[in-house]
Amino acid sequence: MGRVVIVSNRVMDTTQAAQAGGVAVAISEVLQSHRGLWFGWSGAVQADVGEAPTVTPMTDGVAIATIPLTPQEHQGYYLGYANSVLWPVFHNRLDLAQFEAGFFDIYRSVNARMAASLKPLLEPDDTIWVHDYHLVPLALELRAMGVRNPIGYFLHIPFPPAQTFLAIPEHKRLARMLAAYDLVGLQTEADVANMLDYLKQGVRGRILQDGRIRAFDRVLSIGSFPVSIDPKEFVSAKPRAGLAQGGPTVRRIIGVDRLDYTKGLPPKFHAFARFLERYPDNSGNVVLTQIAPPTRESVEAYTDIRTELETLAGSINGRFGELDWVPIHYIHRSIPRSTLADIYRSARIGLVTPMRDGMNLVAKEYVAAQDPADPGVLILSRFAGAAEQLTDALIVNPYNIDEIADAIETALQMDKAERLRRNAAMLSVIQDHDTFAWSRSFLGALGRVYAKERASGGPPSPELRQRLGQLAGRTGRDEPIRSDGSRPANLTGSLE
Ligand code: ADQ
Repeated sequence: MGRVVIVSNRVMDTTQAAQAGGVAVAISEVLQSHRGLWFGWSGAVQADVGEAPTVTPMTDGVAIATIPLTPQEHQGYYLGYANSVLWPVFHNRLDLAQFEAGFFDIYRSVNARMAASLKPLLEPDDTIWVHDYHLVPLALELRAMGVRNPIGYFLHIPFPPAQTFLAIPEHKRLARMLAAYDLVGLQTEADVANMLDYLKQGVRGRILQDGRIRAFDRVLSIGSFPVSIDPKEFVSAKPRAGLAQGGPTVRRIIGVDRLDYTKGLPPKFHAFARFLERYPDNSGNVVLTQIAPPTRESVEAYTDIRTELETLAGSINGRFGELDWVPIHYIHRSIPRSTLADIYRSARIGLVTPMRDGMNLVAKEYVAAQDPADPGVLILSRFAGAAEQLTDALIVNPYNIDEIADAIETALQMDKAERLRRNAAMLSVIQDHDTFAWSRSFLGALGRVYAKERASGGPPSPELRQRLGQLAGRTGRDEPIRSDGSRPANLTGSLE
């Protein structure tokens, strides 16, 4: 029986996945049930990197294979092209992109080195699943080395509008790299529409009658596969005693976001201040607890956010605070996941207002952690991918401070019947489309599109056909792939 090979920038110990949640849990389950291999960067940065990867067999039957990066590679590939070009551009922040720095060649060469290290570990009937913006070139490099296995790609961040993607000097080369995959998975239908739009405008891609796209010399499929959580992980959340300013009359608003410029933290603080200004009766009774762990502090664009946010929290607390009440309770570090679940449960409002976000798992975690008999209210940015599924949240424009301030008041005033209805509707979406459904639907779709490609270019080996049948069968659906050319092609299967 063939394996699933996961390739991502970083790998993790699959036996510890529960502590990381969401995507890590799904990937670990896939690897454990398919005798899998997880390949990526070890996290080490060293001058001498050698050729072969370090392969570590884990106790659950999974093998982890890693390579280190040189300081130059870390600078150009990770801090450079991935996090100072692709991350800002894909989140619509062209103003922050460092195009001129010449990072692209090293980005490509690190992917080539990763492909060369991975190739000797591959077996003929492996299915390869590559993750995220660090690794766009990987399939093209593997194809150039003769790898003919099915290769799927999932982008965890948004795909930007065509006009934004066209601004990347290397956009055509990136598109050619994407076309080397059999299936490209995106978070939302809006992302799929953006990518189709770009392929048509930027590289004269053509949508075929069956919904696949012909671009360059290849045919690829694109679909939306929204990432999710395991809601069972949050069922036992308990309201937490001992939270700062936790008196019986205090209602808590919770925010949990990496300290990233895409997460809309300064506008969130401004909106909370506007709420206190407009609705002064809440003075002393409402607290915003914002947990914002540090992230990518070596990337230039991140250096000022921490100071900006701390200054803002200080000035809002100074302006509105009382001797016995501090409005913003700000924590700049990581919190154990079980504690996080309890804090979600203790909060009357989950305030999730990124300026742009691929999905945003915090929104789903907040909903899943609520007391089903007396749930809180989710306020969600329309620019988080999660807004496509969680339509029963209070949806806000994160650029509109007044709208967020009013939504906080609406959420506080919302009667129990409406809170129950909204939470139940969102929970049911999350339960139906959990993290395991995400991985199953992606691998099922990859199996189907690969089998279709092989049918036109020669049949797969009997072992591979059997393997693909198993993967496809696990979705429980076998819908045809179609697109009328005006709507996004969507291969989500059970996630539609
Ligand atoms: P992120 O940008 O990291 O992920 P998100 O989806 O919200 O955003 O996931 C963050 C995860 O980290 C959540 O599971 C959350 O509980 C956890 N977390 C955050 N702060 C924490 C803290 N202080 N302590 C402990 N845990 C904390 C990227 C994309 C998203 C996409 C995911 C998955 O940017 O859009 O949803 O990948 O595809």
